Amino acid sequence: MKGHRDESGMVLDIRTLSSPARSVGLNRFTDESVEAAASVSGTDVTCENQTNVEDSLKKINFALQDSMNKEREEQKRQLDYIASQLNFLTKEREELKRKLVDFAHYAQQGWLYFNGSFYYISSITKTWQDSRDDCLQRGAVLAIISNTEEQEFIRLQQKVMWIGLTDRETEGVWKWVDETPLTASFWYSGEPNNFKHRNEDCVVINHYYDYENNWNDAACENLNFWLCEKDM
Ligand code: MAN
Ligand code: CA
Repeated sequence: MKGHRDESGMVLDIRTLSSPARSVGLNRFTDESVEAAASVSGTDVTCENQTNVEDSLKKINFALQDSMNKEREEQKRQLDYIASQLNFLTKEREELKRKLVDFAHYAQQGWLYFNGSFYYISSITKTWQDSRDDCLQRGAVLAIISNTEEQEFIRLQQKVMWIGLTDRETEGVWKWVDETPLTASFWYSGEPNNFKHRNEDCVVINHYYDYENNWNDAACENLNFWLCEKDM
């Protein structure tokens, strides 16, 4: 007898197993079963021997199946992992492509890039509200100044411009157009003063370019240049 037919009908011949498969199967069992399996090729095997051999082959076959199943599971895990990585990288590539297109678009239209945002400086003047609307139409907002670096960058543009800060809702409570409250502020000395009670509810970067602090509250109906900001 050269092989053993198991329940699945598969014929297993120990001599034809590849060496890793053989070691996987054999290593799990005792020397006894190895010897029994090794004697399979003999033609003069007794009945008792034959039963032993068949038992051993069953065990080996079972161990092989088990080992192959585990290997298959591991390969599936690895494949799933690779698939998820591929998915992640594909999304990231799309995201980067989109960013590149946006960057090219804004840069071409003369927007200035600083620290994660694009800025648009108008070449005509409007009221604060019209300026705000213009920014919205450009897919941006009137500039929101969040820190000293940004204030410095904007100040260096040397232009009197509306920014997205107002106390129109509640006098004296300054709010950015995105509803965030004012944290870092850069008022010029003496401002905000709601000068002569002229309803100065909107904020301009004023012409005191030499001063780090150069904001002024002014009447929202005044005509000024304006600054839009688009977060990238
Ligand atoms: C002008 C306006 C006011 C400002 C004063 C400062 O009147 O710009 O908003 O406060 O100057 O003297
Ligand atoms: Ca003022």
